[in-house]
Amino acid sequence: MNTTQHEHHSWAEPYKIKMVELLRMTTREERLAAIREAGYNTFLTRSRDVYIDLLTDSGTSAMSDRQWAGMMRGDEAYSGSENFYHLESAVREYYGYRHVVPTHQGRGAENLMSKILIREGDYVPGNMYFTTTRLHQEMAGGTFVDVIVDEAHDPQDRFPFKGNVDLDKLDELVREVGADRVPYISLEGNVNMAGGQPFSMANLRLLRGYCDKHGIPIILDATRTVENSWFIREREDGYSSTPLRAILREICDMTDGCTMSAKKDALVNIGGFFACNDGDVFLKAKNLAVVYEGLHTYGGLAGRDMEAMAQGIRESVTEEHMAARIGQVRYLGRKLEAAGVPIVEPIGSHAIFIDARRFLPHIDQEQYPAQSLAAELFIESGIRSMERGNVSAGRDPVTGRNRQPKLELVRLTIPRRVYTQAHMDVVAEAVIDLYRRREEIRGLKMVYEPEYLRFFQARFEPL
Ligand code: P71
Repeated sequence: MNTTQHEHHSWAEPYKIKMVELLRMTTREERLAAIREAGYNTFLTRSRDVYIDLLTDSGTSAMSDRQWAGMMRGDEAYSGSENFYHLESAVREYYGYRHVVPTHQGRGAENLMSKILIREGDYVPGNMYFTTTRLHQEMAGGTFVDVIVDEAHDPQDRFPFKGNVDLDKLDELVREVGADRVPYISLEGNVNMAGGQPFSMANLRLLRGYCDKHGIPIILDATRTVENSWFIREREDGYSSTPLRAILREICDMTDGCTMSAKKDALVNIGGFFACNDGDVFLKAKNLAVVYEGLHTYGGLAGRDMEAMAQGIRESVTEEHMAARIGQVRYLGRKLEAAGVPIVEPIGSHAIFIDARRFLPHIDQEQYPAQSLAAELFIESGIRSMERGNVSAGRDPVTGRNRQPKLELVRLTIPRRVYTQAHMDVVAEAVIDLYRRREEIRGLKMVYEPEYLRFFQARFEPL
């Protein structure tokens, strides 16, 4: 599998640049004023004040000329848009599910899936929570139960499949509450909150066997499952010469349906889908879509958005695209590793996760070390990152206390096809400079806390 023209070792962008967006540089004073204005929360900063934007890889990709050309062929009909059928056939071909309902983004699909499958008092096991996924499960009356392997909670553990499900943990739950209280297992490809860590095909096969025995469906969060497929090829016996697209199909074929935020793997700025094989579930999804998204052939999207998604799916499974994607993230990660900056190991697919506990051991977790580090990096360099720690984890609904997760991380998330290797060098330099003066960094106190998904809008002040 050649990913550059003449050899296998280095990655190169499998495209050339046709249009550029100019970046704006700021002074330290401007950035300090901006972060104060934003309550020390990078989610509340304005993009015009950002130099290199590593807040997220969600909806921030650069589309190809073919995707843009597809946008011009948007069939903006209220029902039965031609672009819907293109999307449906791309999902069927690459993901393999029979039925597809477009949604405005991933959480739209999560809302439908949770409402259809979960009953009040159910338990939903999953390989680590994701913020929006868990919230929809809870709002549908379920309780999320983490059944990921222990290795996933240790940022220094180099286990190659930290996204695996721990079948003993799953079995413990099923024995305790009964299989009829477990509507499905929520399985995420390349687990975001664990640092972009994959599950193995062997683990999924065991999980399928277990679920068949107990009559429990598997619902895939397919958001970064092409990236998961890449790691299976790289690390798992028997897959070294299997094409990415075949690995993706093998994964999906072992599951019963999926929710998808197409803003990641599928290279679009907006969009997602719900997919399943069961005809009854599909009927319910189509019907609920009308309430929450729009007619089932557009799901809150324009026809042109669905066309861009269909083309994005096709591009996302190409070998050369994923080689450059993973190669770029690894390039940044290795630079930080070499300078001794503590990051989550192994390096994941979509981001480098700085371990704020080890970066700032002098800051107590109740003073939000990762939030503080993200703010400092912005002040230092204009690089925008995201807290994934105590603020993101929220409060325990029973005790009302901060959840204090083991992982207290700052995510440097790399948009697809947007930044160059030189940008990665600049990012590495800024983080390393900050690491050298880490003792000067202080904690924060939360001064405003919204009720839902607090990390988006919470405000802080320096201690
Ligand atoms: C990311 C996002 C976007 C995000 C969402 C919530 C808080 C902060 C940032 C979104 C995901 C995701 C997975 C695995 C479902 C969604 C929701 N990720 N599953 O990483 O990573 O999709 O945003 O399209 O609704 O920055 P949606």
